[in-house]
Amino acid sequence: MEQQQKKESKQSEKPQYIRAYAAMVLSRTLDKKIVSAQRQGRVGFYTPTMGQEALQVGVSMALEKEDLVYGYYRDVPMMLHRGVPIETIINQIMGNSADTAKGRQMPSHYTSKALHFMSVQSPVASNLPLAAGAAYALKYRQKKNVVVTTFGDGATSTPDFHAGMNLAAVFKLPLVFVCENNGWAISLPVERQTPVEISLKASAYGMPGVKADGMNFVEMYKVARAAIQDARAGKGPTLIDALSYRMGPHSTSDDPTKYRKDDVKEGSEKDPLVIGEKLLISMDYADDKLLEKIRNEAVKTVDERFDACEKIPPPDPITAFQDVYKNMTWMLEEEVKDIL
Ligand SMILES: Cc1ncc(C[n+]2csc(CCOP(=O)(O)OP(=O)(O)O)c2C)c(N)n1
Ligand SMILES: [Mg+2]
Repeated sequence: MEQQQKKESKQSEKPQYIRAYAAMVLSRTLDKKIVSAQRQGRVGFYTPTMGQEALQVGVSMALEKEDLVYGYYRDVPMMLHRGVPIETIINQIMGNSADTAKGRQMPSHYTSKALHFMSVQSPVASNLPLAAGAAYALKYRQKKNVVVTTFGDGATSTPDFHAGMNLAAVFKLPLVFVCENNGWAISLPVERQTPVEISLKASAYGMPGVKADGMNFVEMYKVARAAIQDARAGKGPTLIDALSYRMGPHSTSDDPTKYRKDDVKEGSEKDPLVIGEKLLISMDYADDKLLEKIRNEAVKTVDERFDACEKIPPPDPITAFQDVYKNMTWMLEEEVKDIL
């Protein structure tokens, strides 16, 4: 009986784990494609996400479809795992006419209304108080959904971190704080940003703070699942300190060789994708052939979709004047006449 149950749980877990790995691979492949396209002058700017795939996918695995994410500029793996079409990301980076925001946002400032991924904002940690507000609304309306908000280690040194954490704790909100602790805030290492371990900051607000190995998607899934279950059950917020590493530059405008050695090399034992592959093989969920097939499919998908998105024309200039007022003001009308 027990063995039967174990077998059944393995059967349901296997596709979920394979899907998680596939999302990590797709994100990594896209990351490299965009960085190389930026170097060729085909893309203006991008914030790579290499090294943070496992932690994000682990969190996403624990979420329900209707849950809300107040993420930040590095959350491509989470978006892809949640089912956001890859074109949504590429069109946003390119700011073309198919972009949801019509090219008005800086690249890497994604949004997906359909999959409840709120629009990314530039000011570090400004998503945290908004996430608390959304969680307050869910609680007030007695909904069973939760909010997850993600941010970097540097974000924990800002006033908005305090505002979000305090609000969530006081009102016992259904909110999980996920610190994507990649060790760096641009060129500043975490130990120079903040003198305590990030998980300890939770105790100042009277909420649990847990550390998780963010390079291991299965561990991350389990830690996130527990925190999300607590939030859904009305037990209040948790802070997760997801230890990872920013394997690439801060952005395509940054040169990390000026201030650090790259400690986690792609394809090395520390790479979260390599760790994920070993986990899948040890659980007997995948073999080298399947992993190879997933990698090849990712390359094909990324190449095809990237090329197709690149052919999409830029937004019509008139769109720069739209969507602010229902009816354009006379001043805007005059400006349109002058410019277009
Ligand atoms: C309030 C604010 N201050 C400074 C910046 C400039 N800035 C953009 S990203 C960044 C570093 C953030 O580091 P961290 O929170 O660790 O996230 P990571 O980029 O490492 O994922 C800084 C200082 C900003 N966007 N907003
Ligand atoms: Mg950081």
